[in-house]
Amino acid sequence: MRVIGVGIALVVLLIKGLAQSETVISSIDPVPGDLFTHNGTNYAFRMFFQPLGWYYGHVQNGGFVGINTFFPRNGNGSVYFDAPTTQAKSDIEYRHDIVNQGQPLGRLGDLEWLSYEHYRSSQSTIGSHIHVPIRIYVANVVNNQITDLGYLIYERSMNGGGAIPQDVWIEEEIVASNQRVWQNPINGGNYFDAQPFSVWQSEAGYQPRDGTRTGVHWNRESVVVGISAGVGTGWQGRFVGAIDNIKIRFRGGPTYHFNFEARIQGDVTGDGLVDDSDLLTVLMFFGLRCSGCTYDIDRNGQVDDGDLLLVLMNFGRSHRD
Ligand SMILES: [Ca+2]
Ligand SMILES: [Ca+2]
Ligand SMILES: [Ca+2]
Repeated sequence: MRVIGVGIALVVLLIKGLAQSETVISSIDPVPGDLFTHNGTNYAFRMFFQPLGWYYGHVQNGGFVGINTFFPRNGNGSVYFDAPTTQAKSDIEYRHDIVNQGQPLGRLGDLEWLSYEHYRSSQSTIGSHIHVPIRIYVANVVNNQITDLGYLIYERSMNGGGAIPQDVWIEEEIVASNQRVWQNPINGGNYFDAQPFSVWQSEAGYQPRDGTRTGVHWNRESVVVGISAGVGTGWQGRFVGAIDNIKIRFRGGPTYHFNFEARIQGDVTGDGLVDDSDLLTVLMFFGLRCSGCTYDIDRNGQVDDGDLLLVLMNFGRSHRD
């Protein structure tokens, strides 16, 4: 009987997974969520326990990043950024290829939609044209290996500019509306000669130049392997703001819609709900010793009665409550 029950629960989970139109990316810690920072000049990273592939990254010189409730959007949360000084930096990123055996999200030439919502707080003292940029990780595939990795970066300042309205959410789409984006190859410096998105996606593609330096050549056969949003460095003053609802779609493929939410207590699966799947997960891992895993809700180092109790106490709760 117990085996049948688990079987039904798994079928229910599969159906729910297929029907879901958005993917909730939950903070690592429960409400009010995360506020990751690092004071050193080196980059600090913090990986998500789940979903795999997401992390806070390149955090340096007192930059902050975290999924939390400070600027709620589409539920209880969003990704908060604070770059208090010119030297501060912080990102949130997703690397699809790292957790899917080198597989890209899709081909650059097939990308047909990339949008996100951004928010600039009036706590910011930085130039009025600055907002949180969105970036995608692009690469070439040579002999089945990912190579020539770098970012394509969208900023309003390369697309007419103007002051960013403050304390309001703004949705922007980059690919279908053919916005200009610029290239930053990993460890290769910046190339600010931004080109319309369709140029990067064309058969000829584009290789940026800056004097005698040349960037990476990308074209329609290049691949998209990840997503990034972040703040700093080199911005004069403080920036405070947030992003939420990143949507990306490739021709003929599904739309990935990432909604960033503060994890509710008892939600071990991180989907924004406390339900059967959380109960099942705690039971499946009952007795497991782990450090910092989301199944150990009370963080006492073991999946045990305390965690089961927290699921039961919060059963039925949602990030939209
Ligand atoms: Ca949200
Ligand atoms: Ca859950
Ligand atoms: Ca525990």
